[in-house]
Amino acid sequence: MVAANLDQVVVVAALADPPFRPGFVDRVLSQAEHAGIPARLVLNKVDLGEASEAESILKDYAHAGYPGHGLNARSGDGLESVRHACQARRSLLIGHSGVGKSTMLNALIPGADQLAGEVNTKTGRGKHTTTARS
Ligand SMILES: Nc1nc2c(ncn2[C@@H]2O[C@H](COP(=O)(O)OP(=O)(O)OP(=O)(O)O)[C@@H](O)[C@H]2O)c(=O)[nH]1
Ligand SMILES: [Mg+2]
Repeated sequence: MVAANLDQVVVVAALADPPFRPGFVDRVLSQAEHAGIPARLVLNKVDLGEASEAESILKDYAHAGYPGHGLNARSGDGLESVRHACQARRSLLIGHSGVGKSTMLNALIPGADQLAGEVNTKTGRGKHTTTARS
């Protein structure tokens, strides 16, 4: 992970579709820690699970020192908190395909014009819709 000019790492995960995988999130957080970059968790697609589930996950990470945000990137619910956390901070967004990174980015920055695609219905995974970076 390249620390140069980076203010924070924003790990984006989904509560469901694709299912939440702590292993991936934890690996990214430990890499950010190792690189000396602050990190936070965005738990997207909170509409696809129980509120208590999302709260329990976010609470665990908060206890470990990582601020978290529950988000529904489609409806915009929770977006203001993410916007505030990313305001004037150069942020690296990282997360599995299909978790909603492009949807979130489009909601934060209208016209960012990232490609947002469907989650593959056969595998339940994303399709690696976005292959560009900026
Ligand atoms: N139900 C629900 N669906 C969402 C939410 N956010 C995004 N989606 C949907 O999830 C699918 C994948 O979203 P993308 O934004 O393309 O995901 P991505 O992380 O950019 O995926 P890649 O570009 O493949 O890495 C799309 O069909 C979105 O509409 C959400 O909060 N709730
Ligand atoms: Mg994308």
